[in-house]
Amino acid sequence: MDFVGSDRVWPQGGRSAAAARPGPAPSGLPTARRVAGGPNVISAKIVVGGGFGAGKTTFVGSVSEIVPLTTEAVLTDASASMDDLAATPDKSTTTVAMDFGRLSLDEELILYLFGTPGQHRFWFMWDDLVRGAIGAVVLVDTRRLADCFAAVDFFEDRGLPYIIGVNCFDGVLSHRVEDVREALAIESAVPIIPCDARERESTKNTLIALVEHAMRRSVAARA
Ligand SMILES: Nc1nc2c(ncn2[C@@H]2O[C@H](COP(=O)(O)OP(=O)(O)OP(=O)(O)O)[C@@H](O)[C@H]2O)c(=O)[nH]1
Ligand SMILES: [Mg+2]
Repeated sequence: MDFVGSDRVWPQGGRSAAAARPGPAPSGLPTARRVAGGPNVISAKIVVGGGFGAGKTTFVGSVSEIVPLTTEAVLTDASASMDDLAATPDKSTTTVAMDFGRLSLDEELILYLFGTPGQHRFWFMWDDLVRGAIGAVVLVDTRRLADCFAAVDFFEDRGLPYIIGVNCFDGVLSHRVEDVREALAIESAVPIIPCDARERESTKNTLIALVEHAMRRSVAARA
């Protein structure tokens, strides 16, 4: 993904460093489970979080090898004062519970993908959705960077390994990865992956980066 952006500083500033305190490292990947289908087949749960309209449902849908389960509700005039559609004028629905999809990374590893709702009024569901997950992708739209701060805080507070997926809405990376890292106040070990949520290969590579990151965290925690 080529960088074509500017050195623009986000008007809303970055995430507060105080909020970036790392959570406790996970003790391993206890929630990756062996499943029927062969003695070496394991499954793992992945959560896809982020702000309203960052592309979570699109991300799960583009990579899922089954027809994804979605829980979309039509956006009506009643939500116009709360839901900012300026950056995504074609958006007509929003997730009210979760997205669900499945991806076989290879013959031995199946990922179950759970997309979260983005709107704050549905955030009470996040605690249930992350239970048993090995890690999370936080999808970021750099035009509305601050919308992802709460998701980053959420995963850090729970000590769940996460990576940042910068969803390149116009097919281009409009801010440098290091600028995104600084604005989000996240440690250098957390991968930031430019991606296109509409593209299967891009989404798959982002998920591979998360699995590798979660495994590194697991090994480090056990050392
Ligand atoms: N151009 C472009 N549009 C995208 C991309 N990803 C998502 N969209 C569009 O952006 C809008 C929002 O995408 P969703 O996948 O519904 O976003 P979401 O994060 O699931 O939204 P909520 O569940 O409401 O928080 C939709 O109209 C998508 O078609 C992208 O990578 N590029
Ligand atoms: Mg959604």
